[in-house]
Amino acid sequence: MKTQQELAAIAGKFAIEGNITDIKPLGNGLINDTFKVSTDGADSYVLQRINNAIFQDVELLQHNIEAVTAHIRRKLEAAGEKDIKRKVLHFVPLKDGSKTYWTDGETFWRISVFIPDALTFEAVTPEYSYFAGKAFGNFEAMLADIPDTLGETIPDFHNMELRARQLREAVATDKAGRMAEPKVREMVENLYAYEEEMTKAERLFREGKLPKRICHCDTKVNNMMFDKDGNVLCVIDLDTLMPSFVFSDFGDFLRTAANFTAEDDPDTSKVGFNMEIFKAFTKGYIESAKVFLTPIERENLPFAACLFPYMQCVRFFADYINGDTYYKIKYPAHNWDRTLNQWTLFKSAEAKLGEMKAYIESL
Ligand code: GN1
Ligand code: MG
Repeated sequence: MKTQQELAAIAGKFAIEGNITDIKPLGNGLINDTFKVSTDGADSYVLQRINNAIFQDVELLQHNIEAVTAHIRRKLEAAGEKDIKRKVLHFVPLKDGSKTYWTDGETFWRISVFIPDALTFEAVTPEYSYFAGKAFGNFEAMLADIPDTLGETIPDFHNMELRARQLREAVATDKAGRMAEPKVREMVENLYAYEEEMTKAERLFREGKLPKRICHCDTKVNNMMFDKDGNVLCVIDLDTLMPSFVFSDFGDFLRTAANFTAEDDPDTSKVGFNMEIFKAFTKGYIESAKVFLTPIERENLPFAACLFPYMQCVRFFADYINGDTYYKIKYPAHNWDRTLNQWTLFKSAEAKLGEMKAYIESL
């Protein structure tokens, strides 16, 4: 852990304005370390240590983010948007203007302007979900004509075939000796039974039936900023921006927002898929994404709502079996509780597939 002085020294390498008055931890991210840097100037800032064990190509990562934020900024300007500062993230370059990240060769840091008077939520109402659906559809629509080529910051990030393979490897290696637990072996069987069905998108892609588009790929509900009246300001946490299936953004939002409880609630009796949130989000999403969605994409949105709890279950579970090396954990069984939670959510969503399909057809 860095001291306040060390953090201030790192923040000071960037072209920020004013003197730093305070630095404190911010948010609930599971990957990067995030701090709020207050100053006596007009702006506060967000300082982040990029987890470069996970994001190994920081140059590419920042290239993607700069390309996307610049593209959105141009669109907002062209549309006469007045509140650009709150509508798109702005990364501050180093004092010499060279890059938007600083590294000592081991750790990587970046800074963006803190969005003032904005709120994030761990849970949302149907009304907010509708706005979020519109916003994510809009976000993807805005990126449809980006001239830059974006790379995959985590190759095959949402590739279910890869995630399934990683689970099989974790099971075979059994690094932490957790395969001895009967509940673990039972979960392995549960997940394997759905592997064929859940890897459908990759097959459709190979058959040329499903496109990849620039997606956000981490549309957890807490990665969206709202103003105090519930309007969506902007989408944050842009590290996983990359070409993917639209299922990523649609599915991952619902995985978090449509769960009746948090993704790590150990009380699975509270877990379930909330159709009111599904309906509101889907309505908003389709309204703004209909300009580009193909029939195959649209008809598979309910599949996406099941795929993401399943994929996240596989990811948390593989990390549990591997001895908790990827996600931050707060207690030893944290990844197991997350696994069980996401499995329960997956089963609940699966039971509502018919209802989801009917709703989309009714729109
Ligand atoms: C991670 O960084 P954070 O907490 O927003 C993860 C997502 C998972 C999520 C589960 C790069 O997101 O893919 O869905 O945790 N990000 C990465 O909460 O793996
Ligand atoms: Mg986040």
